[in-house]
Amino acid sequence: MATGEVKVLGSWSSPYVMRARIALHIKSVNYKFIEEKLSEGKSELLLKSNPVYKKIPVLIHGDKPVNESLIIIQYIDDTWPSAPSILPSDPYERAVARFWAAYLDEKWFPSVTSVGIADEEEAKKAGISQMEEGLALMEEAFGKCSKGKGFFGGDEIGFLDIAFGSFLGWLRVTEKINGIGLIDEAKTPALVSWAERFCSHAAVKDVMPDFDKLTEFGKMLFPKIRALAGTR
Ligand SMILES: N[C@@H](CCC(=O)N[C@@H](CS)C(=O)NCC(=O)O)C(=O)O
Repeated sequence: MATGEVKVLGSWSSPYVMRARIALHIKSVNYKFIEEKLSEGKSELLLKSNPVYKKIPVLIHGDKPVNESLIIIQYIDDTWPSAPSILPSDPYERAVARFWAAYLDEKWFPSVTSVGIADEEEAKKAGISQMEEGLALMEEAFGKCSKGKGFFGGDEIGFLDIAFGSFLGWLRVTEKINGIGLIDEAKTPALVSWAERFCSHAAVKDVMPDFDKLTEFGKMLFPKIRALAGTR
């Protein structure tokens, strides 16, 4: 039974946290958002709720913590099964959506981070070209998954829309900081209109971070990560 208060431990700038919030919005679940100030240290509640990774987001349902954003989306879909569904109902389509979501997390987003923290032109160029290759794959995947409709999930936002769309803010920041265009009409026309639809969707627009604020945050964060990487 879906009883008990719902809380999300997160931070405004985290793409992974957005995923949990979008899924809750889609299901019209009320929840309390607890902002974790990671730069000031992790709260006791976070350390207790995610002792393995100590990362956000954490969804707390009643007294039960759920960790890892993609698992959280699936938990929300299972726990509040009324329409709209987030995962596709067809087993093959579910497998495909999970495949691309794992690809985005394990391969594609690390290339975005690598561009942000690169201190040499060569490394930056390599990261940008990996990002472009990934976007070409996602353009093709969009054609197959959407079947001519507006989202990867069809008529409505689904699992892969949430997994990919949550990275759009950081993608735009990377474009801006580096003076490049990656999702554009010439290279990825379907993703251009998908991104517009995704960002203006009622379940998304209030949690999509302000672009200028995120850009300033990125300019402050990337050098810090670069410095940390250099000390390892
Ligand atoms: N695989 C995790 C990634 C979560 C993640 O990297 N969260 C970051 C914030 S964007 C975090 O908590 N960082 C703190 C740390 O690494 O100690 C998920 O999908 O939930």
